[in-house]
Amino acid sequence: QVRRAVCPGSFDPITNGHLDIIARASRLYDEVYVAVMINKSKKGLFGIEERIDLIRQVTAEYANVRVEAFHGLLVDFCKQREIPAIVKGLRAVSDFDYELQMAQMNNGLTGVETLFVPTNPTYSFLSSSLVKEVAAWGGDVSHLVPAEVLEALNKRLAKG
Ligand code: COD
Repeated sequence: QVRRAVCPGSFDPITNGHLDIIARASRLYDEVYVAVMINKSKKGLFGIEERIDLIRQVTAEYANVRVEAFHGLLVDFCKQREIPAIVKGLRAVSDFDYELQMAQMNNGLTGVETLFVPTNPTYSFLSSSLVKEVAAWGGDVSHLVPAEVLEALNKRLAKG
């Protein structure tokens, strides 16, 4: 039996915090899906294809990680691929309320389990939105995102 898990998110763009969770999940499971969940009401800085492309580049070293986009419920993504576990990073107590709600809702819907991995403290303050805000104002985010993402951010923000 192949042990599968999914790391879901918006990944707009992927940060070192996300990458740390994905790398750790890839050591625990046979196959790890990174699911870029499409939210039509949230216009991102990067398009879905760009996000996928960046995630593929920065996870290339993990042979058991695959990246896909999905429009719909996370539980349906899991059901279609026979994935019994969702792996999420927990940054702080502030994440906990919402993450617990989603975990309980998802478990109630299909029985899928959610496993929480404590964030590497180096990245506990890190989010895609803060990275975008700091980068937009010219702040240095080179220690917070992979080099490929930094380059993509600089290109995108230079265009305005
Ligand atoms: N360190 C460690 N982990 C981190 C960090 C960090 N610095 N930052 C983020 N993470 C982890 C967290 O586990 C987070 O949940 C995940 O990465 C993704 O982060 P984001 O910011 O890219 O994504 P979110 O929070 O927008 O993702 C929310 C989902 C897309 C997972 C959620 O909305 C969802 O499942 N949507 C699909 C529709 C659905 O099923 N809805 C019903 C839910 S009950």
